[in-house]
Amino acid sequence: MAEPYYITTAISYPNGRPHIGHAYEAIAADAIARFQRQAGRDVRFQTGTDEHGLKMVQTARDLGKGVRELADEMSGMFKAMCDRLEISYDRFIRTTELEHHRASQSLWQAMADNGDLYLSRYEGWYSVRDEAFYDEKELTGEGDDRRSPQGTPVEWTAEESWFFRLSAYQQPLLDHIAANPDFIRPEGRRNEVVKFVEGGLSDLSVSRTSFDWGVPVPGSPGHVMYVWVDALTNYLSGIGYPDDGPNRGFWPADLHLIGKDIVRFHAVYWPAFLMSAKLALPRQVFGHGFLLHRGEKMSKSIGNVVDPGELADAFGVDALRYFLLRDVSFGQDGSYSAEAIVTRVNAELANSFGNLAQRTLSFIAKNLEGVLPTTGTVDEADGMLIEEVVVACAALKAGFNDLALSQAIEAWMRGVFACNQYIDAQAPWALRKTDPERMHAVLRTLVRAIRMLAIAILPVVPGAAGKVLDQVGAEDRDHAAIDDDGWYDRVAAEGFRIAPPSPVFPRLDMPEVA
Ligand code: ME8
Repeated sequence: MAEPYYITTAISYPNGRPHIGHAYEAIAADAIARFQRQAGRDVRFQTGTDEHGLKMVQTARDLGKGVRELADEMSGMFKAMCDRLEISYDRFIRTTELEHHRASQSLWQAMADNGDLYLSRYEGWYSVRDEAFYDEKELTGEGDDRRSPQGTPVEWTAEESWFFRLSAYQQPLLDHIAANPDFIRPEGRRNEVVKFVEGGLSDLSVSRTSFDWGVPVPGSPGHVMYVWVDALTNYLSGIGYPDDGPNRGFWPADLHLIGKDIVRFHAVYWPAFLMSAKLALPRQVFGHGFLLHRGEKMSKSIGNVVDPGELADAFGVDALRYFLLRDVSFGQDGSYSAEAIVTRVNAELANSFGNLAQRTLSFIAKNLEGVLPTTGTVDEADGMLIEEVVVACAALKAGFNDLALSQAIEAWMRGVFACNQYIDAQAPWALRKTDPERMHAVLRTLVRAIRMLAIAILPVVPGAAGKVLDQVGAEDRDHAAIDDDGWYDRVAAEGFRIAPPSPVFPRLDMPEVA
């Protein structure tokens, strides 16, 4: 049986349309999920929408809509975004699903059974935008202009509330973080969490009584769960908790991929809830950076919020995916603009990998009637190139395993450059007349190299790399196939012919959308 691998994104608030930050997270998680599938893991990949809470209630009211109507409409848009971007999720969860309510209530009950929930009164600050409670000492500003550390407005809240004994988990959390250095990544985020936990943890208000759009607290009429309690539980409800179904083997999750603004919820509250409910903790929480538009924060008032679907229409899904994963150092903030996308994609995909594949395959189609040559005069340069490509593919794998996605792709690119140097140095077009046997060996080497590089880059550009692999008749696409030295001779012996290829990585023009 393949080893399970469970990866999740955050579930998005469907109080507005999806933006490029949501697309970025989905694409990164998707590339990792595809990579792990290639590595032979039994992958479960979950994403979805986080539909309860005051923010949803207030947005619906402002729009003159019912909150369920808003949730249905916007959740559909998030799902459509995922489909448009070829996100290979196994489960798109909505927290308004009945199953999810049941799971949240079970988790609640488990925490209650452990003696960690008590009824009291909450008086303090709340940010609706962050759906978060803050201590007075965390706030900036004065009077009506008090703001959360995220810069969002806060309001004074006073109501009866259930509390979770978070204070009891200070030491267990610090111990867990110390014993599991990879639990919170990147390192800067881990340091922030440690500092926060060392500063002391107050018990957490985990129910609300002033509105009813949420999961009802079991046995406590008038209380709905604080939205983050049910939101975090999605990671369990999506695999069948509390029942012991076939998917429960995916717990604990291998990776919760989230943005840097919600690390505290995932690396403090969530593990504390799980410890209380006597469930295993996820292996890793990775807080990626924020995507900025030309270095500026995206905001509706600046008018620079771009629909990811429009970007995909303008540049192509593969180009957008490649740019985001290659250009942004994973874990850090990144910036995007039309110019940056076009420049990066043209330099690396169209002019380098695309051109390599196009030149080689159309040469074979044109000059050898598509037949893969099986003979040829081998030169030591051939073995050296294959070795460079093997090293590049291995470096891509190592980078992906370490979630150093941008470096992984950069290493892959070195393999592409090596091929382009080889093709220029060997000049098969000149050999056609002078030394056809040598030309055969060169083409053979190139087809083998192109196939390996295409398999390696599949998680990043699944559409285009898949087409290259179709063009050379490569069916097996997992990591084991990269190391399969006998592949070429087998497809050649089967009489596979290369049809005149159409370019799969088109050159981009500077488009109108910026
Ligand atoms: O936080 N760049 O939902 P959300 C990169 N419902 N990532 C960004 C981003 C940006 N500009 N803006 C947001 C929530 N994100 C909760 C999560 S999980 C149990 C509940 C990321 O719609 C953000 O960090 O505000 C988060 O990981 C995800 O998008 C959804 O954000």
